[in-house]
Amino acid sequence: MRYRRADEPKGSEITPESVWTARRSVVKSLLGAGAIGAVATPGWAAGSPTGRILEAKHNPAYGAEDTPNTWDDVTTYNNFYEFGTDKSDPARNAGSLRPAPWSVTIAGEVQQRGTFALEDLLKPHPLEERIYRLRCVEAWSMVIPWVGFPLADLIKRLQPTSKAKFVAFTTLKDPVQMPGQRGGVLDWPYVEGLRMDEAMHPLAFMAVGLYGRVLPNQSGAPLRLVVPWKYGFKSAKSIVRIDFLERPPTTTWAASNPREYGFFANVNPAVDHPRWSQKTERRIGGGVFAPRIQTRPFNGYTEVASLYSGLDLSRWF
Ligand SMILES: Nc1nc2c(c(=O)[nH]1)N[C@H]1C(S)=C(S)[C@@H](COP(=O)(O)O)O[C@H]1N2
Ligand SMILES: [Mo]
Repeated sequence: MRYRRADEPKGSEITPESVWTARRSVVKSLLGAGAIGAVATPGWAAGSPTGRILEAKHNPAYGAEDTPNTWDDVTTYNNFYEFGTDKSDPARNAGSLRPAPWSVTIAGEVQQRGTFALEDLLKPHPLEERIYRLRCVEAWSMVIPWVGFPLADLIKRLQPTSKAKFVAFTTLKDPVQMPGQRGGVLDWPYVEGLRMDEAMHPLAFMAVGLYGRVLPNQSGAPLRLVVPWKYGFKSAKSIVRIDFLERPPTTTWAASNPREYGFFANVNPAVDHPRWSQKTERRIGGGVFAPRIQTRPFNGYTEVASLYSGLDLSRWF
């Protein structure tokens, strides 16, 4: 297949609405099917999800056993330094981001190079919902019903060359839309990366929504990465560029503090962060008296372990 570049005229058959318009919400279909009956108690999505409804089917193979966090938890406790460094800053400040129209540049060791309108990149990919745990270095965690598609599906369609060994994801750089970029907390733009085999793993996910709605700005609208076995900082938000590379990219957190943040960033209770233990985590929303939960290797997604056989994970953290 071939993607239409962003600078080519739109065909009349291309209607973004056909991608986005929903016949029913994911949450409703879930409740109807009883797929998450155990957690479908009134109020688990409290705070009324807002935003355009997405048509997507729940994928029961990826339904975390834990109760999802509420919409309010997921959308008001964020890390998105482009909008401020407090967890509550992105919800307050991300209104200046304009997630549409949006285009994504594909570059490097790949056949389908160019700048593509987002709706054209998304169009061939059916949307599904997956409930994933997210575990951050700062030892908090959440359970989030994402809507999107496997990163591997996109990569296959883009046709990387045999030289492509890494994939890098770059966030928008625009200090007008992203006021946090007027300061020097990090080197902008934000860049994250995966080894090609990690990127091709069926768990690696491109999210365009949560709770059956388009991503709110603070969650990384309109396109963000979700890598559930790695610490939260691997999930680049508001992606404008994907590079296929022979060499590992310099990623933002590893560049800013290599002692504290490595390239791999696999969730690992056995490797302490230099300033705190990584053995336990606190589930957001449980209140101050919530018991600390044991952090699991690879955040519980042990099916990825074979990607790292022979690698010393305390050295390659
Ligand atoms: N562009 C960008 N992406 C980012 C960040 C950021 O500051 N800027 N923070 C990362 C970190 S540290 C985490 S924990 C997750 C948080 O995602 P969430 O707000 O959806 O929970 O986003 C990651 N992606
Ligand atoms: Mo994080």
